[in-house]
Amino acid sequence: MGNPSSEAAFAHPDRIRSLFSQAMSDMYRAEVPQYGTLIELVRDINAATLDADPALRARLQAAGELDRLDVERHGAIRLGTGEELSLIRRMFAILGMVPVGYYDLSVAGIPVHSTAFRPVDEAALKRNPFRVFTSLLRLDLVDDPALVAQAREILAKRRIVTDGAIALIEQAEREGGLSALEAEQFVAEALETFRWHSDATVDQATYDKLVDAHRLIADVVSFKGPHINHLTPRTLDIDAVQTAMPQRGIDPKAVVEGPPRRAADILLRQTSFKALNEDVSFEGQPGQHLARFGEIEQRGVALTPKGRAAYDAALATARKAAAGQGGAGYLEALDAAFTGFVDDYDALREQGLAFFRYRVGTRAAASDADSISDLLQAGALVADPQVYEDFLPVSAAGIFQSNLAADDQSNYSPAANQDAFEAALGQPVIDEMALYARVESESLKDALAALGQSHLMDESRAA
Ligand code: OOG
Ligand code: NI
Repeated sequence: MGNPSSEAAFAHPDRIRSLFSQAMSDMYRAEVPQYGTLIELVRDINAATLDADPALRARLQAAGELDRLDVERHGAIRLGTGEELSLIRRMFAILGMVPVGYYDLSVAGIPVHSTAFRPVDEAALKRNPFRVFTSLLRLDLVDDPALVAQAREILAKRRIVTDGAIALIEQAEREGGLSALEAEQFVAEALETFRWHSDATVDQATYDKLVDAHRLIADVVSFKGPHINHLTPRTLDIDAVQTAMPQRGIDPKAVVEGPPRRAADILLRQTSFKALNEDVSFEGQPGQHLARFGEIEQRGVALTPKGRAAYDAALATARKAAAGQGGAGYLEALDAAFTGFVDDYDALREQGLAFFRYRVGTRAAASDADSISDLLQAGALVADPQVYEDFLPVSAAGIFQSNLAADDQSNYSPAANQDAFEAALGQPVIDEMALYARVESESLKDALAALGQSHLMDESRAA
C-alpha cells in the first residue's frame, strides 16, 4: 500500500526492532541490577574467549558479528488470553517479528504453549536478531472450574497495550508503516506493555490460590501486564559463564540446557540465573513474587528433521539415564548419550543432519567436477553452517522450571493444541524447518548457477 515515495519515508522494521530491543535492554537493566552484572560477566568472558582464539575473532569479524556480539538475542513474555496474543502479534509485526514455530510445554507439565516472534529473512536477522519467546497461558488444562473462571474474569479486565500503541499499530496497518518520529513514539508506548508493576491486581488470598494451581498462572494473572521476564545475550563460552556466575554473586540453575559442549556446535545451549524474589504489593499488603531472571545462550548449527530426531533421541536417553540424579550425574549421562552424535560439520552435511548455506569459493572449479562434493572439495563451493534461530521445548521447560519454585507440582496431561494457538494468534505459525531448507536450496541454486553448474542441482534434490 502507499506509493513508493511514502514508503521510503517509513522507518524500516529492522530499525524499529533495534530501537525496541535497546529500550528493553535499558529498562531491564534498570529494573533488575543482577542482569547488568550478568551482562558484564558475559562481556568479560566473550573478550577472553576472543583473545584466546584469534581464528574465532577473525571469523566473527568477517561475518560482521563482532560489533553486536553483546546485544541481546531474545527475551520472553507470558500472555493470559488469546486476544492478548493477537494484539502482541500485531505489535511485533511492526518490529519485523513474525511467529515462528509452535512449542507445546504441557509435555513438561507447564500449562502454556508458545511461539517465537522473530525476524525471518537473512538480512533482517543480521541487522538485529532480537526475538521474543511468547507463551500463552492454558487455563483449559487447569481442572478447577471456579479458579479458571476467576482467572478469566481478572484477565478480561486488563488492557496490556496502551491506547497510544494501539493507535499507532492501526495506523501502521492502514498506511503500511510509521515515520521515524512515529516509530520512536511507538517504541516508547510498546515498552509500557513489558514494564514491571509491583502492584498486583489481586489480593494475597487470590494470589495464593493461583500459586497453588501453578506459580506460572499466578505470574500471568496477578499483574497488570506481561512483564518481560528475562533477556538473553549471546555468549561465546556458556560453560565458562556458568562456572563464573557464583563468583559474581549470581546463582545459576543447576545445568546448562540443550546439547553438551561439542566441537561442532549444534542447536542451542542455554542457562539462566534463578528468578529473584521481589517485593510486591497485594492491594496495599506487602508480599513477594518470584518473577524475573537473566539468561544466556550459545547457538550452533540448525539441524534437519533427521538431525533433530537424532538429537531428541539422544536427549531422551540422557534424561532417562539420569532420572532422579542431580547436576553432575545428568551431565555425565548427557555426554554419554551424545558420544555417537556426529561432531564434525562436513559429516553433519554429508549425512543430511544439519542445514548449510552455500556460496561460491575463491578457487576455480576443476573442469572435471561432476558432483557437489567435488566442488566443495576443490574449494569452488563453500558450505557454511546455518545458525539455529529458534528454541527447544525441553530446554525451554528447563528454563521455566528452574525459575519456578522447586516444590511446584507439574502434572498437566500433555495436550498440544496448535490449532487453538493459531486461532488465537490469528494466523498460522511459520514452520522453522521450511525456512532453513529454503535458505539451503536457494543458496545452493545461486552458487551453482554462478559456477555454471546448475545441472548439479538435480543431484541435491535426489539426495
Ligand atoms: C520462557 C522460558 C523459555 C527459552 O529461552 O527457552 C525461554 C519463560 O520463562 O517465560 O525463554
Ligand atoms: Ni529464554
